[in-house]
Amino acid sequence: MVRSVATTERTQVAIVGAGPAGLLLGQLLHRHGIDSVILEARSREYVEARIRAGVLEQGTIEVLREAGVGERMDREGLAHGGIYLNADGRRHHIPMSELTDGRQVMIYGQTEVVKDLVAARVQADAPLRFECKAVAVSGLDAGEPVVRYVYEDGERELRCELIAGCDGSHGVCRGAIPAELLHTYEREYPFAWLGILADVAPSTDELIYARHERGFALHSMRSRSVSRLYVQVEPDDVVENWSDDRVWSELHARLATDGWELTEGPVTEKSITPMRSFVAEPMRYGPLLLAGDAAHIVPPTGAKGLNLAVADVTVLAAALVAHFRDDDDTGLDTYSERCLRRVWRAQHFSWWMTTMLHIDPGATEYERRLQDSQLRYVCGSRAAAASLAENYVGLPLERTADRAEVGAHG
Ligand code: RFL
Ligand code: PHB
Repeated sequence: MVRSVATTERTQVAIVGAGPAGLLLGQLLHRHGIDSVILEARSREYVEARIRAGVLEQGTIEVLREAGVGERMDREGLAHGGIYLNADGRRHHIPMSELTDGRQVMIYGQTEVVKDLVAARVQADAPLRFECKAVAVSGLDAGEPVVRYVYEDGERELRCELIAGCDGSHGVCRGAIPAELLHTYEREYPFAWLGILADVAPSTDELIYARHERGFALHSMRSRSVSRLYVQVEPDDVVENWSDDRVWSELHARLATDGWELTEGPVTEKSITPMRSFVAEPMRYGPLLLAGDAAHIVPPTGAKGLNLAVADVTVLAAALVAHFRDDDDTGLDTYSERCLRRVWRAQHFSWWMTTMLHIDPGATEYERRLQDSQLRYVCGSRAAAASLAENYVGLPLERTADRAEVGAHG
């Protein structure tokens, strides 16, 4: 039973959601002496174990280091300077570092990023409440923002100056923007990814993205002893249809190339992820600012979701610092527009990688030939490979000491 008596508390910034966006924002604000309370619907164990992204862009790596949470990432993460593209049995290397003046990505699981950020928050003794589900956001027009949430058996309220909606694609914050002002853009894909985590050393030094007539496959990894692999499946497929043997057999077929062997190992996790592109505009309504998956979703083929969340929060943290420290709202006023430039670049790249590498059962023969031509071009042209590489390692985040902006390219 939810009691109707509300317990009230105040803070400068209410952060809804303790995914990478909310936790990193809390950390950046704490380092600038700005108070925040983070509310998270799930338990700490759940949030720390949720298997998702694995590739950190160069800019994300730098932001995590600057935020004081990069130490374990630098020790345990795997720096990669390239990827492989498998096109119908032939393997091509894209030397990303060489094509981007030495930029790299880091293989370091989102679970680990989240654990490091939670540990930093606990260490700082700053408020982070698990199992606190926000149920409503109000007072946005009245200049008295309030987040109502349920904790244990009671409803409470958090009053604040600004609200950061970092509550992912199914949160409550986006819904607080009046429908007539919110524009959404979306695309669903006619396939999904089945992902496995396996206790076996990766069979490759760098990630392999494979297009095969049986469907897309990806060989990624989490460490020197844990592999992460994906296969394209039907959008409404269920894991019960996929025994470990069936998954390995598809991976062998789709990743195959002469003289290379895929090593199998015990499967420790198996799940299916739908593929969706989504953008909500604007990302700000008065004192409410959306960041990360709350505002946009990309299909995982470009490895951009977590990185976009980090980019939003970097811009947001700088805007909030200018607001609280210098009484300067230029950053907040331009927040949505600046983030959306980068968001749309990542949307295009993710859509492009996805359509180039997957088998669309409904594609016409004309579309298949265009797809073949595009993949051959990327594998054969240095200019085309450089464009892929520049987007994959991530366009630069432009930052001065404590003010952040998205790159002009975005
Ligand atoms: P999150 O991580 O979804 O966190 C939102 C948090 O808000 C909480 N929440 C609430 N809390 C309080 N009250 C409420 N009412 C709430 N409603 C929700 C949720 O419990 C949750 O803890 O969003 P955030 O922080 O914006 O982070 C985004 C990333 O998680 C996401 O974009 C990436 O995981 C996407 N992604 C990838 N991104 C990359 O950059 N590189 C990759 O290699 C990559 N691979 C992937 C991915 C996503 C995948 N899946 C499963 C969707 C691979 C996969 C398979
Ligand atoms: C992952 O390791 O989970 C991963 C890697 C690359 C992607 C998507 C997911 O593009």
